[in-house]
Formats: sequence, structure tokens, C-alpha cells
Amino acid sequence: MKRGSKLGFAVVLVATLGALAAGCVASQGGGAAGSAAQKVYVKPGEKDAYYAFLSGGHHGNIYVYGMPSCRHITTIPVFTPEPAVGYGNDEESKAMLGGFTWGDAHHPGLSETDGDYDGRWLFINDMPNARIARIDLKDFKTKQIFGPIPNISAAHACPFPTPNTEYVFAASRFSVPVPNRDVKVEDYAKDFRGIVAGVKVDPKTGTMSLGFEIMMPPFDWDLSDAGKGPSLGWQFFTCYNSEMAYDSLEIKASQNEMDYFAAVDWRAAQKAVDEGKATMINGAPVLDPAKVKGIAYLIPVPKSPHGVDVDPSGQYVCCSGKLQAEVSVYSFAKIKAAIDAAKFEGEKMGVPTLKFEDCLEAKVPVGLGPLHTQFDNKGNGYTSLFLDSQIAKWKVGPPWNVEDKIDVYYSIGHLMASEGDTRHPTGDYVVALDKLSKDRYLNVGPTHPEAAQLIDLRGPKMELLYDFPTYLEPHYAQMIKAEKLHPITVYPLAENDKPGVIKRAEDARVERKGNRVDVYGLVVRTHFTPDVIKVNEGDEVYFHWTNLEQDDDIAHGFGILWSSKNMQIEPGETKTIHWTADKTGIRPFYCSNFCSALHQEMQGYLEVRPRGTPQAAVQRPDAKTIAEINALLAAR
Ligand code: RUQ
Ligand code: CUA
Repeated sequence: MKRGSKLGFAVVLVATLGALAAGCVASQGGGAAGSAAQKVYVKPGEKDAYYAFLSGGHHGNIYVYGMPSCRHITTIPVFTPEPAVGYGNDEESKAMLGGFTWGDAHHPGLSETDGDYDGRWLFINDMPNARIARIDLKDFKTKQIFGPIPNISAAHACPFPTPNTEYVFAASRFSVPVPNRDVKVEDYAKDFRGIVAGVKVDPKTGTMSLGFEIMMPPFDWDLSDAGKGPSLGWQFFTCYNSEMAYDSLEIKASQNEMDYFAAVDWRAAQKAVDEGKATMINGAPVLDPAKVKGIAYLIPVPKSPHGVDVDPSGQYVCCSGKLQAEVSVYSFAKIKAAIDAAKFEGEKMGVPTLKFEDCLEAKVPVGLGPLHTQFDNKGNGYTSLFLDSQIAKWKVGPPWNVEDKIDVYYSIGHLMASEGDTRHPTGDYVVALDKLSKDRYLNVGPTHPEAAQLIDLRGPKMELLYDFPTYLEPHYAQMIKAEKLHPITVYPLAENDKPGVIKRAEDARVERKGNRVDVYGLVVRTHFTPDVIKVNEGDEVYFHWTNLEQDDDIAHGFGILWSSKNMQIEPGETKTIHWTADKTGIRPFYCSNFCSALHQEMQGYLEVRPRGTPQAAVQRPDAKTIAEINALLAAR
């Protein structure tokens, strides 16, 4: 007994020390001591030091993870309906999706102030349909989907916000005729064009609107990053296929020694549009660089580049040539000097080309298949190597040498460093976003999960801490300090002025005009008011449910049997859903989100009578029900 309790004490002590060490790492990202297990351990009840936002790829949404625990916290529906919460089902989100039920989301972009993540919004692109979504980080909800942006054929280089979130960008991955029209694919080089678009972001509301478009040569515009510090005001875009091939790209688009990256002066472009120098094409103001000078330049990059990444100081632009074993680092000062001296080599469809030697600062021999680079707070860059399945750590600045390499499993695409796209990366972690997971997880059949790996950057050598699977298919991701976000936990009822809102049982009613029926209702533990609703077959019914709860985590659902209609209504929120009364008979509805001990009792009936059955213009709950609901509300 005595021995047992001593042993017990020792176990508790060890566990406590371990937890303390882990807690310290998690909350401060400070010491790098301890085992890998301790470094990712976040004690039950404690929270992670970072939020990580991983794009959902062709799942069309965003996954939210906590770092360093690598716990999946939630998924934010963005471009794809999410029936569980009713995203794409309620009227507002349905309208926002604009008829699309799919998106391919690649690059999350956190809003920035002075070049640091400010925790206000998160932008993400839908590549194929050239759309950009804005998620409000106050409630983690998609608030706007902008696009399809006219004339853009697949926005891959998108959105990559500027340091004060003045703009997000989109550039054509494929080229098409602009305006799109009846042409032959064989006339690609003559008739096709790429487009770079600057999308303005309202500094107060985050609302996006089109600022300008620039007609570019029909290359495949690939990735982008914003200038900062000395390069503030410029946006960079890589391209491949400067060969202008329209078929067998894997061969024909790899012929040239050099492709390009474009440097776009977005202030000059906006000024030109404001001065009326654009031509309207499909409702977009398009600038032609052959006529409007000083808005875009091309700089040669070896071998089909992919990522372009600006270092935290804003002095260097780092391009990864996929088919080359080097990162080409350009000096922005040199680029600017060449532009100012008009030292051009030639031009491509009106866009002046600079000389490679005039702009290059260094070549870093990172290894095979470099794709993307991230940075830490100690002057290092980290480049993902797709072919080598490694990350290379290298010195940003002389002697530009590779300092360390770590194996990843397998075939890394993007990588995400903590606050990695800002002027002040924290240097704590990098997450490898691997394209293949092969044998790393329990086999679930031919579709393997995607693989992500947390790597510690705090020691002299990179250290692999943890593997975690993700669902299809994170491309890029961003990681922000948790302390920067302060999401609300309920929608303040007092501020709810949504159409259809009611706040008192006395206002609950069913209104009929012709065959349109509007239900103004309340949900609260554990009752729908009204819970018996009389309609006729053929009625178009709009349910406006307001959740009167003001307690954390008390959401109610509204699901109608034998239908696809379901949604979730969060505390203080009003949502509207449309349902056609398709069949005479009794149709139950219920709360689909577990909310209380009497959740199972939270239900109601739709009485659907034959067409033409006389119905009151207004149905109201009786006085007794109103009194009961009021008593319920008062007791809360
Ligand atoms: S991409 S693996 Cu869609 Cu950003 Cu580089
Ligand atoms: Cu309300 Cu379950």
C-alpha cells in the first residue's frame, strides 16, 4: 500500500512535469527541450498556441487545427454545401454559393496590418471558378464569395493579401480568349490571354470589389506573393508555359530555359483605371500594358517556376524552379533599379522584360523539386522539395548556404511556418503539407488520407514532432498566434436585425400571401414556437427561425423529414430556409442538433392539406402557449 502510493506519487510528478513542459511549449513556443511527445502534448482543458487554417482543396472548405497538438477543431464550409449546419441550404448561404456546389480551395490568406496577421479575416480562392471568399474570424463564417471574376480562367495565383489588406489578387492559371469567343485552340498564341486582377478590400468591412485587370501574355500564371517593406506596392506572380503550348504541356511547356515572374505595380494599375485608361471587358476594367506603361514587368526565372515568396524583410523575392535544384533569389532593389533605368531586354505583348543577371541576387542549391519557401525569425528560409521529399533550411543572405535538411513522408507540396508570411515569423514550427501519405496510416482503401507533419524549428536542427492525417486536400495553409483571435461565442440578440427576426413569443406567427407562407418562429430549449404549422400542398414556405439562446454552444437544428432541408441556428442567430410543401399529409420536423436533456422532445408537425384548403391569413400560437414560452424564457 505504502509502496503503491509512493509509486503513484512518482507517476503523478513525472506526468505533471511533462505537462508543465508541454504547457510551456504550447503557450509560449519558448524552450525546445523535451521529447517530441511532450512538445505536441496539450493537456486536456488547455488550448493550443496557434490556429492553423488548412485549405480543403477540392473539398472546397477550410479546416481549422490547433498547433502544436495538431487537433482538428472545426471545418469552415466555404465553397461547398455542408448539410450538417445547413450551409448552402439556408437562403443566405445558398445565394452566396451562387448555384455552385463545388470549389477547389488552394490558398488561405489571412488579412494583415503593417505586414502582420491581424486576425480579422481569412480569404481563400476557388481556383476553377475564379472566386475569392472572405471568412470573418469573429465567428468563423463565410461572409462573402466574390466572383466568378470576369475574364479569369482559374484563379490559382490567389488571393495572397497585401500587407495592409488593400488588395487580394487573382491570376489566370489557364489562358482563354479575352473576351471569350469563337476561336480555334490552334490560335492560342494569337488569341488567348492571361489576366492578373487586383481585387480591392474595403478596410472597414472587408467587402471585396474589382479594382483592375491587366491583360497578360497567355502563360500559365501560377503563384503569387505580396511585396512588403521596400517592395511594398508590388505583387509578384510566377508563370510556366512561356512556350505558349496548348497541348502536351508536360513536354512542350518545359522547353524554355527561362520562364518568368511578373512584378505588378498595383498602385500604378489602380491609378490608370481611375484615370480612365482601361477598356471594359465583361464588366471588368482591363488595362493593356502595350498602351498603359509602368504597371507590369517580367523577370526571367529558370525552369518552370512554381512558388514565389518574399522574405520577411521584403528585400528578396525567392522563386522555385520546379525542374531545377535551386531557389533563385532576386533582389528587389536590383529589380527596381533596372525598372527605373528602363534597362529592358525586350517585351512580351507590351510587358517589358528585364535581364536575369540584372535582378538575380543568389542561387541557393536546395535540392530537387523546390516548390515553396517559408521563413523564420532567425534569417532562415525553408524550401519544400517535392522530388527529394525533404525540407531544406537555408541562410537568407550571404553565404546563401543550406544549413539543414529533414525528410518528410512523402512528396511535400506547400509548407506552412508559424506566422510565416508576415514581416515577423515566429520561428516555432513549420508544417509539411505532403501530397502522398502512402503507408503512414491505417489503410482505408485506395484513397489515402493527405499527410501533414509538424516540425519544430526552435533547435539548431529541424525536428519532426508529429504526423496527422487530413481530409482532401490541403494545398496551402497559414498559422496565426491564437492570442490574436477573439471569436464571439454567441450572436448578441440585441444586435440581431436580420430579416425575419422575432424576439418575443407574441410575435411568433405564420403569414400567408397567396401560396407564399412565412413562418416567423423561435427556437429555445426545448421548443419550436410555433410547433404546429398548417399549410397547403404547393405552398412555398419560408421558415425564419430565431434562436433566443444566449448561452455558449447552444445551437438548435431544424430538419424536415423526407427532405434535404436542414440547418443549424446558433445562439442569437436568425436563419431562413425555403421548403416547398410537396405532398399532402403530416410532415414532422425536429431539432437536429443535440441541445439539452429534452432535445429529443424538440419537434413539431407540418400539417399539409390539399391545395385550396381555406387557411387563415395569419396563424398565431394561442395565449397559453405564449405564456408557457414566456415563462420558459424568464426562467433561463
Ligand atoms: S499549389 S504545391 Cu495549388 Cu499552391 Cu503549390
Ligand atoms: Cu434544440 Cu436539439
